[in-house]
Amino acid sequence: MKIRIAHIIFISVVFSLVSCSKVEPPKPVGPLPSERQLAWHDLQYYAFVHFNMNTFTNMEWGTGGESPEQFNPTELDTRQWAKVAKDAGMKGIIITAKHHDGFCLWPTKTTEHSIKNSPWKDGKGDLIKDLEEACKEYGLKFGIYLSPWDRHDKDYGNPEYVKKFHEQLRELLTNYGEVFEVWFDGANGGSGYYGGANETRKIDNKTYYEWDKAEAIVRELQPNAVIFSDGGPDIRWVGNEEGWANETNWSIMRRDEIYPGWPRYVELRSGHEDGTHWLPAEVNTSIRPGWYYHPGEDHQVKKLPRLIKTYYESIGRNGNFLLNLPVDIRGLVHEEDVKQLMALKNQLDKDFANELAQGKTVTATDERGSDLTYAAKNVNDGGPETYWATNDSVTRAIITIDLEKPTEVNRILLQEYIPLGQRVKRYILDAEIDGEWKEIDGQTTVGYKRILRFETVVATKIRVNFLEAKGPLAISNLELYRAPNLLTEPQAKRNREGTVYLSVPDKNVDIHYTTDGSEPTKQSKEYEAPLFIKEPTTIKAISVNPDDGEQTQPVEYYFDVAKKNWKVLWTSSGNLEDTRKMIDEDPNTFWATDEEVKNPQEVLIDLGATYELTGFAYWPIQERYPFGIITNYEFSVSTNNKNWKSVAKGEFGNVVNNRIEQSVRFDATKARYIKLKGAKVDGDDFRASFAEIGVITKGD
Ligand code: FUL
Repeated sequence: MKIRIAHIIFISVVFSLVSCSKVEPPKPVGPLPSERQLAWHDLQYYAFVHFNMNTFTNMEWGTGGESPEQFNPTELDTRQWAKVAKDAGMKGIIITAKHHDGFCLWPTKTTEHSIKNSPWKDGKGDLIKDLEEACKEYGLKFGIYLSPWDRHDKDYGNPEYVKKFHEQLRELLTNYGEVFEVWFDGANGGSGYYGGANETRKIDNKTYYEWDKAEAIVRELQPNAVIFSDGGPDIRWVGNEEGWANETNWSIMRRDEIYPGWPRYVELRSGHEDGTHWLPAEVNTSIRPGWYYHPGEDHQVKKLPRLIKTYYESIGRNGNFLLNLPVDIRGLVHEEDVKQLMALKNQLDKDFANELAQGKTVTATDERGSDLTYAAKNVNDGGPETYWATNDSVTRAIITIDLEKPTEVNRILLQEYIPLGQRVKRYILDAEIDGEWKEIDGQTTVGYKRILRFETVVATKIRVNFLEAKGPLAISNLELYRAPNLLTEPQAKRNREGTVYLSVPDKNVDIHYTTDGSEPTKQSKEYEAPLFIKEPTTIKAISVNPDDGEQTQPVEYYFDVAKKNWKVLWTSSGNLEDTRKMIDEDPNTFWATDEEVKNPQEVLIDLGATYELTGFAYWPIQERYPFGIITNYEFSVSTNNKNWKSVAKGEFGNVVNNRIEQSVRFDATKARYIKLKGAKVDGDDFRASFAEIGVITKGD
């Protein structure tokens, strides 16, 4: 009996020793994120709002010589901005409190160049306060953009200005509640108004602003706020404004090498594998070509295919996504921007609707100390705090999800446990299809979040084969999805020869179309190869998702006679070589006459055959900084290039603000030669630009 009791005591002592011997977590690897950086990572998606003096002067970079009188929104409603951001699934808003032109959206004590001298609310308004309150109401974080460069201030370039800049920072961080991010722009120095001096001033980016003091102010007043600039100290720029990070994206960098305006900015796209500081990337881009609102860009709001691509190339590549909404002259987020934002939200909701790994058995080739704390099953338990880790010496391991039955998959989402650093350097994704393993993708970094998109596979198992890491693995999350096909309306494009291409971004989506004017249905002809269209034709088309039969609204494209035999015979000035660009069926290319010409400019085109014309079309230039847009036209025709008849004269109403195709009808007339004259153009001289010229040959 004694022996038995002793035995039991022995066993229970051993047992309790074993269960107490908690296995240590893996040692941290490299630089680690701070608490404020960790909180920032979780935000993922938030809005930039560029709204300031430039909105009213139709500029991107105001000179600083503007008058506060010019700032005059008619329907300003920051609650609308907040509602839009919230509905779109964003977590906060960062506002351009002061841009390079120096106009302040709050009644600052540091300058008279602010809203207190504007007509808005009779100078009694405080836009920053309004927005802070709207953000609070909608449960959004609130952030501040404060341009260091100030083209208005007379003291810019001297220490006096830096004092003001620091004071502005103090005001913004004292009077407007909790601020989550402070955004310092890298654009610095150059020409400006500077109190009327109108000159160029250069400063030393590294020293002029006394960044150590600016940082101390932020830390003192808003200890939880992250500071953004080209090189941090907390958050880095991603090295482009188009909205993407590199596939390899380290959240660490050799930070001390970087400063605002750093010329090696391309390195910001991938980070440094041997980084010395945690410095994750924020991907900032605008929903329109410009950061500020320009009525002429209403038709250039980025659409769903572009926005979803940006999402996967920012958040899906270990970055946060800062999407700019250029609030318009009324003071509202424009309807078209709202529409596209919501389209993105809907698509994301669909893409991530149904997580397939949840509840499934997970196994790994190695588990740290065989301790449940680090078990493979932690990757699909829904908790970011738990993670799967390998033993100290193990930097290569495979984790497998058993889907139990053949399952369609086309997305994997991976997350590292970043409180212990970023480790993964290389991995392969495999799927078990019909009993055989097949490689689907091979990638490098993971970081806070990595989402891979791949062609839908029907897999019974999915595994990630980690091949290289900086230390033992620490993976907190693995999710699988079957995103539906991206259903968007078909686009049509024709070349000079008359070949028409219909397309959709997702090749799994079908296109059905008609050319006889009837409404397209799923029974209409399916688009399989380019069409050849020489004669005036209307194509009506729909996209159909073959998986569920869902279809888009029909879209309509009209093509008149093909331009194959067209030739520009003469232009009043300019280089004849490039004239093809105005008859190449691509409105994104253009041709322009010489600059500073004194007379109305015109071009003469031979259509190669005689047609009965009933109208013509003009596409204005689509460049970011347009010039030479014809506002008043004269259109003439001839059958022999000798006797000319003017058939239409008039104005393209609102063409500068809305740079879409302009078409003009006239009484049917026979012609082989046409002339388009820019009787008036938008500009100081008669320089005219032409993105595309077309004719209309059919009735109505
Ligand atoms: C740039 C600025 O110069 C642009 O105007 C804009 O504010 C963008 C977000 O950053 O550097």
